[in-house]
Amino acid sequence: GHVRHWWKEAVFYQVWPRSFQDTNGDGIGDIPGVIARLDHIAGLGVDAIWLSPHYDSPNVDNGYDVRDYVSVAAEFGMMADFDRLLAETKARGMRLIVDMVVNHSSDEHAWFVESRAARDSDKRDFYVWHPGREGGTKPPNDWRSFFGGSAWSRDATTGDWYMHLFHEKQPDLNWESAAAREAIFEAMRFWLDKGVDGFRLDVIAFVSKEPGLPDYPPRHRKAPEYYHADGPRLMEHLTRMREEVYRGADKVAVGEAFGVTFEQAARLVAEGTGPLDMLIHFDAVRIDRAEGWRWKPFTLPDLKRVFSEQERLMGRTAWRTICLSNHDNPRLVSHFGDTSTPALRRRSAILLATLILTLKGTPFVYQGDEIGMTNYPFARIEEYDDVEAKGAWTDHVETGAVAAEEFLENMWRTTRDHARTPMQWDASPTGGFTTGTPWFHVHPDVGVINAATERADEGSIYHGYRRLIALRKATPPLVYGDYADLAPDDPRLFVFERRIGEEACLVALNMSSEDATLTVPERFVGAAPLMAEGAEPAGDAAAPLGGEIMLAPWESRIWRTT
Ligand code: ISL
Ligand code: CA
Repeated sequence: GHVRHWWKEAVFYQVWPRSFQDTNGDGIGDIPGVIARLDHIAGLGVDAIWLSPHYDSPNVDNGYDVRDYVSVAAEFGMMADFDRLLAETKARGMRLIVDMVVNHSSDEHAWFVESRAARDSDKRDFYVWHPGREGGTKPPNDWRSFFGGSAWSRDATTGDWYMHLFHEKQPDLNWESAAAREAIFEAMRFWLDKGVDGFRLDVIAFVSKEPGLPDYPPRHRKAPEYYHADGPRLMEHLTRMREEVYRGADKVAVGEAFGVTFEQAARLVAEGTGPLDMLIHFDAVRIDRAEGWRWKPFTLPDLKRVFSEQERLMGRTAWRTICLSNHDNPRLVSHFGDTSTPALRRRSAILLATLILTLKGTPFVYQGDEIGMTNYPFARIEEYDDVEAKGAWTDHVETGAVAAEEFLENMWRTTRDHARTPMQWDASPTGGFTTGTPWFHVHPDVGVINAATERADEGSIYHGYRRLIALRKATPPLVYGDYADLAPDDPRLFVFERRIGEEACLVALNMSSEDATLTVPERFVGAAPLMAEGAEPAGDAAAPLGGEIMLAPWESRIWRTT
């Protein structure tokens, strides 16, 4: 059995504020815009909002380069707007968690300005400085930035090098310094004291750096995130954060688990003893990543194996999340569904909603997926905004290593920018996102794909999410039930059961464009239908389950043992 917590029973909705809703005509989403659209979010029946960074930032990495942790970015509004967002969110019975980016800060943060000023600055050890090799002419080791180039930059003032696992304007904070940790914890307490319900913790597994800063072990070169996420003092740092910041309150700590294995995760979120409550893993969402920006094909059994491995390695009690899309990955229905026709886009989007809302763990819905938004038709590198895309272009195309068209083909399949086009609220040219010039491209399919059209049509993706969220809340096996894949090798069907004792649900998803026949396990014959989406008008949608069932392309069904 599971210890009950609100965050285990919650469905989360992620807001990336820059592209959510603009209210002052500057083409940039803002906090009053989030407030204006709370009824859209609450209308889904979600329980909590994860707000991506809303702090003062130079926006080198769209807010994940924080210049002041206890502020609101001027382009997003005032602190009073944040207070109003929190109050209005709670008034609708929802909770709010904010994004804590404490592996690194912006290089424009006052701490770094002071730290870089002199070797004996009292903030010098807030960051990771090193004299470098070969008389300071070479960086300390071969670590790479995830945004291209070396993970080290030499600072002119003192000639020392500083570490940045991401952009050079995102220097890594030094968690070995007690003073730095206390300053970070102080910033976190500021938001908890305001009443937020917890944090999403950005690349939190990276905060313990390998002492001596050695070169990468050869086995970690292709995916260094697994090296950075396994530092020697990670558990100690996170345990101290839990004790000194959360202070026993029922506030949720959701760690972004980039580079964290399921074995490590079992310790980090162990019921009652782990320093974190949940982790957002990328094994499923990055199933088709050869490395970084490069795409590779995957099969449905590959995807299903991720969930079975997670069950095997994290065991029955370590809690988890279901995240198949966010601001760093392509659009859900383009990535895992079928957008070849409007009917298949709708049906596959509802199937994917069924998947994320019936798998085991806390589901995260990313803004726009509830209306089936799709990948943007980027054609040239100049159309991209993302620092990650541009860094990869510099590293691979400008060095001549990869041809531009090969790069663009792969980048189109993997870019974070797909998830950052403005939210499509109505059929007008800017989707009702802004009355001004939008900061980024609005998708050309806005006339067909938008919240107004979705809300007006009972059979829409939006109402599919709403019905599925309600169904999940009314069906305990879908929240706390065990998970078992019933057809792991089936190339087209994703079929699994969720079970608490005698009470079980069978979920059957045809994740292909051909008919697929399922042989029903004896224990489910006669089970009552709970949900049938995309079912052909076969009368059997309402009948008790027989021994075999044929699912049409992208048809999703749930049954429940009576
Ligand atoms: O592709 C990635 C790394 O190469 C992304 O998945 C992402 O950088 C990684 O998951 C870490 O993400 C978080 O930290 C980054 C920020 O750019 C992302 O937006 C954030 O989600 C640095 O703060
Ligand atoms: Ca604005």
